[in-house]
Parts: sequence; structure tokens; C-alpha cells
Amino acid sequence: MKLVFAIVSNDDSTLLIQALIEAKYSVTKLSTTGGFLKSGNTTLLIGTEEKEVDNVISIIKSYSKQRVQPMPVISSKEFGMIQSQFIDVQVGGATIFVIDVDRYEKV
Ligand code: 2BA
Repeated sequence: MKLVFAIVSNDDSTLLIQALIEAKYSVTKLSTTGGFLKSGNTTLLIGTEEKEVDNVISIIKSYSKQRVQPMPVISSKEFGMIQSQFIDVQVGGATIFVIDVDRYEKV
């Protein structure tokens, strides 16, 4: 058995979860925060058989869009006022980790 971790945009998560559920996968949704942008994202946990992993990843791919997100950067402090500028950061589609599950029980 495998556990798929997928970090996706909050904006993509609703349709993606719906598609995974319709395809009969079990999904747990965690509300998470990216360390770099410090903004909210969604992490999905999907426990499934090894033969299903490619299908799970292809569903995730088809619902995860790439985005450009502005990030504030403090550029200088003039006359006691902080001047901030924005840089564009490319985010996503999805960041996916697949790990082995040693033991899976529902008790
Ligand atoms: P964040 O950490 O908020 O990162 C958002 C985006 O900022 C990243 O998009 C990447 O394009 C950029 N970025 C991240 N760290 C950077 C750095 N040190 N220098 C320059 N740019 C940087 P994605 O790569 O698509 O990642 C989206 C989210 O997925 C991340 O949000 C984080 O929550 C998670 N993630 C990505 N790679 C990960 C990893 N290796 N381990 C754990 N979480 C990861």
C-alpha cells in the first residue's frame, strides 16, 4: 500500500477532492501553510494500492493549475516608511510525495 501526499492550491482543492471521491479513492484534507509564501494551501492524503498510484497522480495533475502569486518584498526604508514591492512567484500545479505504508489498519 502507498500513501500519496499532494500539496495543492486551495482554489483547486474542492474540484480535485470531488474527482478523487467520484473515482472511489479515500481522501483526507489538511489545511496547511507553505513555508515560503506563508499562505494557505491544501495537503491531501490518499491511501491506496500501488497499482492505483499513477491514476491518482493523473487525476491530481488534471485538476492542479499553475499560478503566479505575488509575494511582498521589503525593499527599503526611507523617511521612516517601509517601501514594499511585489515579486511574482510561480506556484504549482501540485507537489506530490508517494511513500510506502508499512501497516494499514482500521480498528
Ligand atoms: P511555499 O513554500 O509557500 O512555496 C510556494 C512557491 O514558492 C513554490 O511553489 C516555489 O515556486 C517557490 N519557492 C519555494 N521555496 C522557494 C525558495 N527557497 N526560493 C525560491 N522560490 C521558492 P511550489 O514548488 O509549487 O510549491 C508549492 C507548495 O508546496 C509550497 O508552498 C510548499 O507548501 C509545498 N512544497 C513544495 N515543495 C516541497 C517540499 N520539497 N517539501 C515540502 N513541501 C513542499
